[in-house]
Amino acid sequence: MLKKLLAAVAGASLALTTLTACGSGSGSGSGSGTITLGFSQVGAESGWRTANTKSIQEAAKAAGIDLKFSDAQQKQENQIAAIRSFIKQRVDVIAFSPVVVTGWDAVLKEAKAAGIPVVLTDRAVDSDPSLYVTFLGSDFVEEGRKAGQWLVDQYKDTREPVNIVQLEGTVGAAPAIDRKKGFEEVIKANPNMKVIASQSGDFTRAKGKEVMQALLKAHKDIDVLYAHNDDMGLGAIQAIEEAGLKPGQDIKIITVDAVRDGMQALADGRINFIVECNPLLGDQLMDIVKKVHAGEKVDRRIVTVETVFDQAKAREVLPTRKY
Ligand code: GYE
Repeated sequence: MLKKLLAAVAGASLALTTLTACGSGSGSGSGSGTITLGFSQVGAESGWRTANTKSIQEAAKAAGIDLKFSDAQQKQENQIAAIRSFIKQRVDVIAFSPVVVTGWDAVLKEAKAAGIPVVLTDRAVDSDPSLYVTFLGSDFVEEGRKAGQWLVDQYKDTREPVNIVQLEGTVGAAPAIDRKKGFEEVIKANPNMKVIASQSGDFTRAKGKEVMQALLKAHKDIDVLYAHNDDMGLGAIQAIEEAGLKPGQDIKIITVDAVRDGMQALADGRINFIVECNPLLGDQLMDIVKKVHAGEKVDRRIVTVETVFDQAKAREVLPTRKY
């Protein structure tokens, strides 16, 4: 009864907003009481990103939020242009996944001056935290630590040298910086473990393959590959197989993400360990957007909950994996 009454009141006030919003100049470009969200995505570089984009688009639809989606193709200048265009359109909230950590101060100040709240999702920036409302995403240092810890446990009974090559993510991106940091922090206690080469594969399969081909030519004694995401690991697997070696056996492989193709390779024995990074941030993001729009307080940092997978666990969960 009460619910019905409240719904009727809400309906009436919505209709009123529709009538009065035109020309009010504040907030929503659609002018109907619907929240307008401008979202600048990094690109479409990986399986993780595809799942993340889908999650955001579906969640916006389900939440009745008008999403203006822009793909930056891994270029910071495209993201800055998209954010400026969102400011010009006077969207209600801006959210973005910053491709790199640095260089955001100016555009964030412009959003603040326009009175448009900004929510960071997935990746972090080094700007003053007062320039954005919150940051929703993983703890990438912790992910790197989990990768390093698995390796330390695997080789705990050996004193022999363990030669590691690392495929880093996009240069200057938070997950690349932090996954390297966490990993190296954990393995440095073992003097026999050495990162003999570390190069960026830009989070893509093609680059992962290309860089691994070069690394295999330069180093005949690689024991372990640590790739900052599944896609680079999958590209590297092709290079390893083409070089006549067995991925997962001749070279042990650790990756991050746990998207379907990565999990399949893990279940098949071609990857040894995957640290999960959850791309399904859409629903949480829409909740935050609604709260921020309503002037409610939100936590300044929201960390996603994640796990790790070995080969047996991958076989177990693969049939019900969503992405
Ligand atoms: O791990 C990688 C993607 O920022 C967490 O970006 C994200 C990373 C993810 O390209 O696959």
